[in-house]
Amino acid sequence: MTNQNLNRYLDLTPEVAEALANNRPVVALESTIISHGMPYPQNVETALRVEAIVREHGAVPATVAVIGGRLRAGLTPDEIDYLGRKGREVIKVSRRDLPVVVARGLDGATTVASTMIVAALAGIDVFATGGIGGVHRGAETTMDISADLEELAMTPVMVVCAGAKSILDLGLTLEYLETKGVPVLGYGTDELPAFYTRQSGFGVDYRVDTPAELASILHTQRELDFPGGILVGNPIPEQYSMDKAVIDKAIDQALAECEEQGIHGKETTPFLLARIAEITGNDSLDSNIQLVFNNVALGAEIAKELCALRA
Ligand code: PSU
Ligand code: MN
Repeated sequence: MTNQNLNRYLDLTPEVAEALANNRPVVALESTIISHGMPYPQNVETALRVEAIVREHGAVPATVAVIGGRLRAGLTPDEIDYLGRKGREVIKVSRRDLPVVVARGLDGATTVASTMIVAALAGIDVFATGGIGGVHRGAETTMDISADLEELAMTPVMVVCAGAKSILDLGLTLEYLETKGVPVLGYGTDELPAFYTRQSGFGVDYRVDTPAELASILHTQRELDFPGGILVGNPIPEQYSMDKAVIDKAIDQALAECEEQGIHGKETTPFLLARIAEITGNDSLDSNIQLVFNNVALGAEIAKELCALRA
């Protein structure tokens, strides 16, 4: 990447550095999902298993975080355990938080937005996670729109997710991405997946059926030197998908409590995620874990195809 200054703040593990230097596939992974997206100890178990799945698929995992003020692509199992144990005490770091957390030498869990930033700096093109942030319901008055969307508009990384939870306004999220010129691709589907369920009722821009074609679209976007990323919606495997009525009810309850308690700003999303998990119990957590596994496997396949195109 071109920003040499920011590079001075970045540490890659030797394994990640070696893979990138030799056109071997690397998949970036985020850490807000560890510290703020799931309870301990399932968060740590999931993060470690996710790394193993990426390896089983022939790619190198690069979990991103800020540790002691250093931007990191690639963590040790101990560091993952630490981020998971500390949970919501770890600062949730999006784009606007990065300069402060780095300057102060603090630890931070990176969101989709800041993981994209670090991935792009490191030269990692593919990033897989669970769900992205988006336009919140009621954003026409709260203006609560995740910085993840702006990042997709400006940072050249392909983000593989299971769509977004319907805590968000999925229709407005798609409108925003369209305005910003972000391609939204459905992997084997015509619809944006809704995280816990395979369908949202909202169409994607294009359905793409193979990792090779996803890689070819990413490769083309990079060769055209367009700013911005690409969003891939990968539906949760059928056997883990949830009953829409059950999950919608839990989301409505969580949204009502959020408003009652006056939760706002960066706390909104973690609050909603935690409440939905509490209301629906282990069912939704299990679905959440399985869809992440499914996404990182796809991410690894795309990364491999991309390396083949560049060979
Ligand atoms: N949605 C999920 N799980 C998550 C997140 C969102 O289903 O873990 C996290 C991601 O790190 C995402 C962030 O980037 O929340 C978005 O936060 P905000 O809405 O405050 O931008
Ligand atoms: Mn927000």
